[in-house]
Amino acid sequence: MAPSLLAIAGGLLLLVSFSSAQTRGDSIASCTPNDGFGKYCPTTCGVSDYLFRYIPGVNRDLDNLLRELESIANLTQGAEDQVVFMKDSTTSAQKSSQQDAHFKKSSNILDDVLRFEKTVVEQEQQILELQNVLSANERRMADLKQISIQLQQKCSEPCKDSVEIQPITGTDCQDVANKGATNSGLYFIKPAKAPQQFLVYCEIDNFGRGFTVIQRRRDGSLDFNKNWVQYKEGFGHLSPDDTTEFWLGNEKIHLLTVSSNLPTVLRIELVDWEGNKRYADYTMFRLGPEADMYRLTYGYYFGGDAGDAFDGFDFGDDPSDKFYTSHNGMQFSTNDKDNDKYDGNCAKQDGSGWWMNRCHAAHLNGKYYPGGRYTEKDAGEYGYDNGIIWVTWHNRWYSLKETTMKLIPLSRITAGGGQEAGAKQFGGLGDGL
Ligand SMILES: [Ca+2]
Repeated sequence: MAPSLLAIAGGLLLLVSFSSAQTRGDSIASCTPNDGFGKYCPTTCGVSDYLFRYIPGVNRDLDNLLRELESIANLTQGAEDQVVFMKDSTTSAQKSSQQDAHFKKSSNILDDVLRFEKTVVEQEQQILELQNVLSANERRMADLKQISIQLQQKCSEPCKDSVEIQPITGTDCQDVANKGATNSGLYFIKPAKAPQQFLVYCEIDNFGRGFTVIQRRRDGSLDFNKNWVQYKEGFGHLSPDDTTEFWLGNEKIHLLTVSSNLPTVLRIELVDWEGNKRYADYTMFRLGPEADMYRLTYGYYFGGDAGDAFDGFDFGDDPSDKFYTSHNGMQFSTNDKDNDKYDGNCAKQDGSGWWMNRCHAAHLNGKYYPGGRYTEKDAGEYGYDNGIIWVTWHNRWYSLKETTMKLIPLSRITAGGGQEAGAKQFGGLGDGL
C-alpha cells in the first residue's frame, strides 16, 4: 500500500513541477495566425488553457490519494483493534492460569503485541508524512489556481480590449480608404480569393491612398531568421500605431496580389542611419502560390530614388554578378527550404527568408545591425551581405535602419513621383484617380 501511495505522491509532484515549467514556455503551434495583435496573448492563453485542462486531472489524483489514505487509516484501525483484543486476551490468559505453558504463551502474545504496536506507530508516522505531502500539494494547487486566474484575466484584457481595430473592412487597404477610412491603423481585410479575413496594418495618407503594409523593420526588435512555415503564416506583431516589426506572411501576400486583375505596386521605403529616406516602386507585383514556392514576379521597376536593386548589381568582380543577384522570378527560400540558385543555402547563410538567387542585391529581411555597423564577427565567413541591404542606394554592403514593404493599386501611384513629391502630385489630381 505505502509504495503505491508514495508513487502517486511522487507522480503528483512531477506533474506539478512540469506544469510550472510550462508557464515559462512558448508555444508557436497554438498561435492563431490571424491573432497578430496583443504581444502576450497567444502564449498566456495557451498556458491558461493548459492549466485549466490540467486541474481536473490533479484533482482526480488528489481524490485517489485521499481514498488511499482512508483505506490505510482503516487498516490501522483494524490493527489497533487487534492489539486491544490481544491485550485483553493476554490479561484474561494471565488471570485464568499461572502455569508455565500459559506464561510462555502469554509472553509470545506480548511479543506479538509489541510488534503490532511498533507497526502501528510506523504506519501512523507514514500517514503523517503522506498527510504532509497531501497538504503541500493542496497548497501548490491553490497557488496554481491563483496563477491560472491571474493569467486568464491578463489574457482577456489585451486580447479584446487594448488593441484598437478599425470597424471598416474591405478587400485591401485601398478599398478600406475608398470606403472612407482616413486613419492609419489595424483593419480586417478579405481579398477576393482569401478563404477568411485577416488583420493588416493600413497606412492611409492625406490623399486617400491606402497602403497595405506587408513588411516592417524599424528597430531590430524582431528576429527575421525564421523557417518556411513562419514566413508562410507571418510573424511579429501588428500594432495600431506602427511601432512593431512584422512579416505579414507569404500566403496573405500571395492572396493580396492575385485577387485583383488590376496591377499592384510594391512600394519599398528605406531609411538609412543618417535619416535619409529613399523608395523604389515595382508594378505588376505578384507572389505565386506556395506550390510555386511563393515566386516573386513583377512587370518592371516603376520608379524611385533608391535604385533598382531587384534587378541585381554589378559588383565589379564578375560579369555574372548582376544576373546572379537579380530577384525577379526567384522563388522564396528559408533556412529550411532552399529554392535558390546557389550550391549552398543563401537563406540559411544570411539568416533570413527571401527571394534568393545566388544570393542577392536586395535583402530586406536580413540581420539587423544597430547603427549599421558590422564587425568582423558579424560578417562571418561569407562577408558583409547578411544585413538589411538595398545595394543600389549606397553601392556597397550597407545595412539599413528601417524598411517598409507595402502594396497599393497601380492606379493610385503616379510615375516618377517620390513619397512626398508623388503625394503632392497625386493630391493635386484629387481623389478621382
Ligand atoms: Ca541552394
